[in-house]
Amino acid sequence: MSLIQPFVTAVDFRTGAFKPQRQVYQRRLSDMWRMYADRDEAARILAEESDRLIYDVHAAALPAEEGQIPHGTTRIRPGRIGDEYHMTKGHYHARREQGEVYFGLSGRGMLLLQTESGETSEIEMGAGSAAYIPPYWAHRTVNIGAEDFVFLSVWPAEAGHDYGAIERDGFRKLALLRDGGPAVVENPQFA
Ligand code: M6P
Ligand code: ZN
Repeated sequence: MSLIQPFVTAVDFRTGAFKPQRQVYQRRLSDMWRMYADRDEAARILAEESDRLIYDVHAAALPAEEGQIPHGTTRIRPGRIGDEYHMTKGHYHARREQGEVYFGLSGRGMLLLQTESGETSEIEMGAGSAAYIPPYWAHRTVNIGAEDFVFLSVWPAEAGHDYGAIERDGFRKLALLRDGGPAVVENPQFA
């Protein structure tokens, strides 16, 4: 186990930026266009418009050792691919028995969750929401508002990220614009 010195990070609630800056990465449409329900529309945007920035992550990356507690912010830009709101890729934890906490910093979001045995759950989030992701639940966040949706996440280092099942099968539920507002509906393409 590494002995790490205690540290503090200043977090900008509007942008998720960390000061001092730590690990940063971006996810663009080209990184995940196949995950959107309307793949033709995603491909059209890529070809005719731009490789949109969907979200970025600022994280205090820590050694992947049991006991370490990585934490980071995710800022999802507002927008849709067809009717489907911008979202994260979503993942199970490689070690399924590990949970996570999300804390809303700004904007409006939806947390979509599902288990491998077929349960689903949706949680609306805003500034000040502390959402608990229990062990065994895959999680994807969606920006259902007109501004950036920014949240802080805290997870056990040993949890790991498993994207395989989501990349292959998708999520059981989609967050779509319906009648002028967000609605969570069954995904007809769920494998
Ligand atoms: C949150 C945490 C991170 C995750 C990030 C982006 O900040 O859950 O562990 O990496 O969201 O989500 P994803 O990895 O599904 O793209
Ligand atoms: Zn996670």
